[in-house]
Amino acid sequence: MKITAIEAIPYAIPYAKPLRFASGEVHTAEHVLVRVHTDNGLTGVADAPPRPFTYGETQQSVIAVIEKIFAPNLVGLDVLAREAVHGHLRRTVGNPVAKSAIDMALWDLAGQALGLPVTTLLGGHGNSMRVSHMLGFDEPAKMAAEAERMRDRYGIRVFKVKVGRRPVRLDVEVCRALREVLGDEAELYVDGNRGWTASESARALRALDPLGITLAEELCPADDVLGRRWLVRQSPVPFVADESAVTPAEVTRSLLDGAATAISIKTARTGFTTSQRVLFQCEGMGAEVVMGNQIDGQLGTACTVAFGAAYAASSHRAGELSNFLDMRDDLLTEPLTISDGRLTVRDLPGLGVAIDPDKLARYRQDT
Ligand code: MUC
Ligand code: MG
Repeated sequence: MKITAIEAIPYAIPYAKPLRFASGEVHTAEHVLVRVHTDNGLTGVADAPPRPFTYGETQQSVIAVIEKIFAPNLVGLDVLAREAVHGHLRRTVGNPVAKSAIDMALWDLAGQALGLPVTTLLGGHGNSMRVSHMLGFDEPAKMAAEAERMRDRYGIRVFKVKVGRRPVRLDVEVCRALREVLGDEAELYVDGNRGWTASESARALRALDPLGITLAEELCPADDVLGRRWLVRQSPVPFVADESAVTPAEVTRSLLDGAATAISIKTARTGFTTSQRVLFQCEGMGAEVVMGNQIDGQLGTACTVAFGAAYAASSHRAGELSNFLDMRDDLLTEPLTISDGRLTVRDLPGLGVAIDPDKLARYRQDT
């Protein structure tokens, strides 16, 4: 089964409720749908959600690198020749979401050809994950009301709270309001997207500790090397590296340098193949992982749960799988559903998803 063409289709779907956080905000899902075609008629799909404010990729850069650099090198290769494919992708530094979408579309093809779900091919541990919902910046009462709505409607009991604003006490008040409304049974953790200094972060951790938070993510920049190490040493909970540790090498450096004690894995930026490497490396080094959300739509979320559910180590904690609920629409024929706080992988070959041609026609931006 050989690769015959790779399509990169820009599309835009507005959010009903924008997500705001310390390093940016997202009002519209301006993503790229990647389709890999083969000589036996099968097509693999995956989503590339560029995050310009974090990794510097844009819709246009994703399309350009796929059309001008990756596709010319990959067309003609066997779909299962993953080492050869990654040999080509690795030559280019950066461009994580463009590379990842190609990788995941190839796994979708492998699953379709073999008649097996990608989850089964990857690790086969389970078929569902508990869901964690990300709460973007707002006033404390509004964030608490959103959490209550997510709990009552979808059974979600794990929340990642975006923090990193000034004054520090504003985000502490949010967590206090959430704890009051949700009670002790809810799990709360925080993500600063590098918004605070190390000393502000230390102050926040002391104030948040009595509220029983379970993880702290990227509270200050990892490039503040000594400050970050000082902060991680005193953190009462695992300290998660997200955007500061994407590649396997960055993950190794981050854990060995004491810049983090846990790692966020996002399939949007490490696909399935590199996410496997990161996961196994974390297991070997004794670091916990969290399945993160790059503000994914339903296709990206289907990929996250396919990977997260496949291994014991990645499905231990809840995965960040619900922010597609804030989008006004999506591209899939069958929407993902969260119930009882869980998302289940479809028991179908590959990723088990299909793109609705009418929706794609409505939202694509290249026609
Ligand atoms: C997160 O975990 O940081 C915000 C920016 C991004 O790329 O992902 C989100 C969530
Ligand atoms: Mg994060």
